[in-house]
Amino acid sequence: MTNFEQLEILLQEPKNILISSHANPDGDAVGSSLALAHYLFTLGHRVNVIMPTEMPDFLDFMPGIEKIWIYEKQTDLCNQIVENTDLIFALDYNNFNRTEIMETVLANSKAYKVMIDHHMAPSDFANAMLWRTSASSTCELIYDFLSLMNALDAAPIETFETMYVGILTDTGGLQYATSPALFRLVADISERGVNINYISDQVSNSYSYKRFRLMGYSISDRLELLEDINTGIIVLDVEDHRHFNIQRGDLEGIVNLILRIRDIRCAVLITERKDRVKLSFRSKGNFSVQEICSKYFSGGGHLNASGGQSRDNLPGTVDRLKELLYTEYKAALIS
Ligand SMILES: [Mn+2]
Repeated sequence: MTNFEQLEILLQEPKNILISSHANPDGDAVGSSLALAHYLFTLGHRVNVIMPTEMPDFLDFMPGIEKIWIYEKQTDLCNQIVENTDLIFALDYNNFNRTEIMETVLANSKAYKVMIDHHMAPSDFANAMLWRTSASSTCELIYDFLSLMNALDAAPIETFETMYVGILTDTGGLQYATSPALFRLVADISERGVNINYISDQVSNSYSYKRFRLMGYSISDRLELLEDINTGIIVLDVEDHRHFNIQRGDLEGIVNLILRIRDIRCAVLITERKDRVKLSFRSKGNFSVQEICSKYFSGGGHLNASGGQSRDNLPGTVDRLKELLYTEYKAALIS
């Protein structure tokens, strides 16, 4: 970690600390934020956690989630917190533009900034930085941070419980992005008393009936398989959003379903929003969807999981993507 000693000294006296994460927070964003908050609180710091937008409701079981502020709903109060903060932790993102409506207020803050993240291509706003793309999740990096702080024995159980949520959601339930170190971590937090089965159950078996039906519809009515290039695309338009009353979190996991088909290398979910079209990519092996997103869809993320957006309309975006895949990426997709 860069500038760890400096940060360690700062944390020796009680501070006003703000923990922030990206817009449309997922299990890793919320998990890493709560894991760190539970630990810093025990050191005597004043800790506030702010998410730019609302969190998916399957995370409601997490200890401490009721204390998280939502910037879009409590803007004035959140602005005051940012103004009075000594330290800002940026978790699970590496560019303030990922916080969307919080971008300006965070970028303008004079507070000491700490980035803990595992996404590719970080920007350089941080005073201290723990960044590793080989980490499964930011939650795994929180464990590394505790280890650097010599705090694994001092951290409360809630730190490890919330940490495990992000590990599960960012690895598809320990299916991908894993490593021997990650399995040692899981064994360790299990020994420390984390109820692994309970958390897995809360995270995996939490669909609303509506979301379950949306999954079925996406597969049966909205999936186009381009078998000659090992690609599957699901397209949802504004009418689908209206009909299923799609809310934050309802689309989580839909793109991953496509990878369940044998031989599929690239999976894409394209959704039409009010002002733009969003694309969510997953891939297998060394096929980089991060490259496609950063080059053509003003986004990025990880080698095998990335997101982006398009200002074209929905059919225009779908056509452009297909053309790209057939012209630029066919060889890589069938190799
Ligand atoms: Mn993550």
